[in-house]
Amino acid sequence: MAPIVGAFICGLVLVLGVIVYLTSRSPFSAGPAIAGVGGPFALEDQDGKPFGDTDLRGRPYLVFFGFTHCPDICPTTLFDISQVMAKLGTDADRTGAVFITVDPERDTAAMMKDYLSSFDPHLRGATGDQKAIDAVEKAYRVYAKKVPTGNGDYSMDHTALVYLMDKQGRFVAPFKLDRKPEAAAADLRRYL
Ligand SMILES: [Cu+2]
Repeated sequence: MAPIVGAFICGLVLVLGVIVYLTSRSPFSAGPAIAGVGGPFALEDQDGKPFGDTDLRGRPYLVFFGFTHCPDICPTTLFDISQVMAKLGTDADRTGAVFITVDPERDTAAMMKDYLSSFDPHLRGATGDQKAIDAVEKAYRVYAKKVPTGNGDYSMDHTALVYLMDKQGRFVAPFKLDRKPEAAAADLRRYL
């Protein structure tokens, strides 16, 4: 239990740290700081098809970084996003949600596909080679680090922020999931 609680607290600290970082860079104008988050990416989806930011143009979308072996934060977040998608009803087809792996070594397209079958079908997985993942992590200012857990096994420490991107693919704000799914869905609907 203790390591899981530790990992959770660590994740929480990372979330708060990133929010502080994202909101503190430019105290008098949120514009430039926000404009610096996100950017083009060229990865592949859970079917192994090319998948990039341009595939999401024209619809607001959520971006979340994580890994399929994550014990708590990733499944919880993906479950929350799934609930938001469900509350959106048919409007969900006009939005997007992307789960980008920070662990491409283990998270192959097939692995992502299997993992995402437990969540809302609007969630698309994105993986790629380490270089492509490094680039997208840098664009989103995501922190991700391998943590050995013994026996040659490892976990990943990572930023657990959900990014709300608008129709033009510009970062709007961190998307809050600690509220009723109806409220989160209504918030996302405002960007349709
Ligand atoms: Cu995680």
